[in-house]
Order: sequence, then C-alpha cells, then structure tokens
Amino acid sequence: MKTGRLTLIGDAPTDTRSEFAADLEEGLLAAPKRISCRWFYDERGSRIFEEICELDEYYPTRAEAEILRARSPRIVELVGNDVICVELGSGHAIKTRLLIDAFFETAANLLYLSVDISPSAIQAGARGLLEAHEGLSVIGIVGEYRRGFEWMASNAEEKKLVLWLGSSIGNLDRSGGAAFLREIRRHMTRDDHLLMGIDLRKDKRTLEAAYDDSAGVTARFNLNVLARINAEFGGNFELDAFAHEALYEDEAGRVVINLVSLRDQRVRIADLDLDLALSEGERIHTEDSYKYSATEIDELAARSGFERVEHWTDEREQFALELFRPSVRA
Ligand code: AVI
Repeated sequence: MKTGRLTLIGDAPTDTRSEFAADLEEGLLAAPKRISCRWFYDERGSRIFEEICELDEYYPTRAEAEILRARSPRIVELVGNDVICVELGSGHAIKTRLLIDAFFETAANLLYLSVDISPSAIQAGARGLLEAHEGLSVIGIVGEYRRGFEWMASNAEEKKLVLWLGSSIGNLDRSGGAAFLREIRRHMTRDDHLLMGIDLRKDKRTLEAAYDDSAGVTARFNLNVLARINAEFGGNFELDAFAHEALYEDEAGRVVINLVSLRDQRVRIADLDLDLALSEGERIHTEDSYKYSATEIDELAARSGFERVEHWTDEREQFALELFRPSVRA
C-alpha cells in the first residue's frame, strides 16, 4: 500500500467518551429509555454494519450502488472533474469507488477526503482506491462529521463535491435532517455540490425485513451497543435478556428500532454509578430510520437552502440519489 498518498488525521477519543457518558445518563433515565444510534459504531459495530450492507433483505446498499454504477459518469459531467470529494461517513468506501473510477475516466488527479469514526474502515477503503488509481490522494479524518466541516471551512476556496451516501439522513428526525443539511450548506460555497443518498418510502413488509433480517445480523448490531456499554463503562447488561425489534410506522414514514427487555431485570453501569430497573416488555429506543417520498425530498431541499441539479432512482424505485447545489436565495 502506498501510504505516501494517505494522510490519516486522528480525533481525540476522550471528547466522545464524555459525550457518550452524558448521553447515556440522560437517555437511560428518561421515559421511555433511549440510547442514541450514534453509539452503534465502535469498531465491532462498524464491522457488523458492513455485514448488514451485504444482506439480501437490506436493499439500500445495492440500490444506491446500482444508481452510482449507472450515473457516475453523468455526475462527473455535472460537477466537473476538478473537485475535491469530501465524504461524510465513508465506511469502507465500497460504493464511492464507483464514483471515483468515473472521475479517473477524465481526470489525472483527485483528492478524496474520507471522514469516518472507524480508522480501520478508512484505511481499508483507502487501500483499494489507492491501488486502483495512481493519481489519487486520500486524507482520512478519523472522527465525527464536524471534523470534516472544520476541514471544509479551512479549505473554502477549493471546489468540492460533498458525499453523504447510504441514507444516513434517515437516522435523524425530519427537522434534524433539515438542520443537518443546513449545517452542510453553511460549509459550502455556491460552486460546490452535495450528492446524497435517500431511502424512499415503501411497503411495510420490505422495510421490516430490511431492519429485522432472518440471519439476525441487525439484531446483533442493535445488541452490540449494550456490549459496548458493558466494555466501556463497566455495565452488566445481559445481552440475551433483550430482543431486537424493528417496526415500520407508515404515517410517520419511519422504522422504529428498539431493544425489548425479556424480563424484569436490574442493570448497573458502574463507571456512571447508574442503576436501572427494566420491566418485562419495556423498550429501550435505539434508532429511527426515516424514509422519504419525492415531495418530502423537495421540501427537505427547500428547507435547507439547496436546489436540485438532477436526481436518479434505481430501477425498482426503492432509493434516490440527489445532486443538490446551494440555492441562490439561501
Ligand atoms: C446508517 N443507516 C442509514 C442505517 C439505516 O438504514 O438506517 C443504519 C441501520 N440500522 C439498522 N440497519 C441499518
């Protein structure tokens, strides 16, 4: 691996530990109890998420890849081949490869900035990309999205294509999603573009199968957050005393994901000096995954200061890829 073209910039893990602790203290003492899905992604959680992306039932990854495969040349034509690609939450950058390959059809050089909380995912993704393209340089930023925004702010004069793939917006509620897009918008100039994947509303059966797969991978992903609390904060959650649950609420357009206590039980989290009582059937809410209609995507863009350049769906119309640019009025 040509490490010369990969620069890895680290984050301070202590920042996130204290945020995790504060979040647990607040969420586990609330009614109903909750743990933010932000904490799913330790090294093990990130690995299980990669497994989810390979599942037959979890269509979003394949649908988004299908669109990227078909449309990347058009995307490069629209944004130009002289941009810096900044990817928020890149993971192993498997789908990004489709776009980067298209850039190299006409460009000799490209800078790709990969922001992710998993250093091993950044390194694994960069390795494949660097081997494929001599002219590629990768900056890996290990940390939360805000680290990527800081980089964007200090490189405002560069023309950028911001990538926010995988329908990550779905894990924010609708106003949180619009607020986050406004935050991205704040760090962009009029010449920049945003390429965003959004999962579309669809039937309950498909959605519940995608979030409660038959091999139990998503259940493992959900339960892993309890294992993480045990390991990092001296908790004594018994993982087999909880069940994974994923229910689609059609009106709200979201899959609601919980951990359900299978019996009356007590849990102690020693490092936080937190004692919890859970009754049988009590839920800990861990994640929502919002789905969007075409109208909701239009509203989202308008609320957050973007206008659509073009958009595409996969053949089965399960998933949308949106190319936005900052609107003149914003
Ligand atoms: C990362 N995010 C967009 C995934 C989703 O589809 O909401 C997380 C996930 N949770 C369970 N399965 C996948």
